[in-house]
Amino acid sequence: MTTLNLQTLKERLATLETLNDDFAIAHYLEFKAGRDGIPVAEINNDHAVATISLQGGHLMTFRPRDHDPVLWLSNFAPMDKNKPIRGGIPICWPWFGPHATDKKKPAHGFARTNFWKVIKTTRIDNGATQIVLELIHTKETQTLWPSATQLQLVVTVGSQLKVELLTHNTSSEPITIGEALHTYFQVGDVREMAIHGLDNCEYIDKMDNSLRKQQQGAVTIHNQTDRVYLNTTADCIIEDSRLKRRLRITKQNSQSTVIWNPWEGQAAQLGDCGYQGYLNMICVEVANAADNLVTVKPGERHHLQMMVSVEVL
Ligand code: TA6
Repeated sequence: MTTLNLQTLKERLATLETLNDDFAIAHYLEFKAGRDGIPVAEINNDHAVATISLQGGHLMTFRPRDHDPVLWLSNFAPMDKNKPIRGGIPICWPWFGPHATDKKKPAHGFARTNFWKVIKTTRIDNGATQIVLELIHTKETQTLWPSATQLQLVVTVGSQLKVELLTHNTSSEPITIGEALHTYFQVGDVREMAIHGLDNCEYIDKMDNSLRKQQQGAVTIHNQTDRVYLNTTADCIIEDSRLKRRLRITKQNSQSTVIWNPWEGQAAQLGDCGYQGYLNMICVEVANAADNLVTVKPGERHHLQMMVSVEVL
């Protein structure tokens, strides 16, 4: 853990007190100090438990009652706190992957490595808990992205998980974004699972010179896999025979689905997946990427949505 100076820690803890005064929901939602003292919202209701870091607006964990965790999270906390947490749901925005023209800009944009503020917290009638966060723009983010753009995240934690990413173009010019909810799903053994829903879809195979191919049947993983499926609005189902469950991923306003597993070699290069962590994760990412970038007109909003539910086999 990097040592924070006492003043920073005191500021962060003061923030914690303010956050809990303004946004805690007794018995259901509380803010605690996470990595480097960064506030984390802990949600614990009748349906599920979840944690969300204000660094990156990063949903780190989600576990419905009576089920195994739905999200995979590395137990390696990167030493550099500007590096995104490995696992959970990193937010890729306002571009996906390397920047189109300037490789010095951060991969997957800057939303996942900057701070978010709390806008609202709500206990919903059905017993779910909802939190709304907003990306805090800084000189650095405005240099990377000069267009006035508001980005909000709405997370609703119930027996299902709902994640919404709202881009509001508050500038006077159209903006074009790439984006992804880069979700790391927990699986019993990635070699014993299959992803249904992408049959016949065209995809870009980043492991084969970005050749465009067509999916035949279910997606299975037996080595490093990195694919952007295009022009698909379909639900995906992760059939996990080891954990004896299905994870159903439903989406709105998303035309791309990204499938990624680093396998042994890339996991070793990344260095933050833990020992054989790659065997227990599969990224199925609700996205708009490659051919499917989104243009938002001045004053308009784009509303990316993902719903995740667990079904016992
Ligand atoms: O979504 C797949 C991908 O774009 C892969 O190419 C790999 O880079 C992965 O994201 C992880 O990226 P990160 O920057 O989080 O290490």
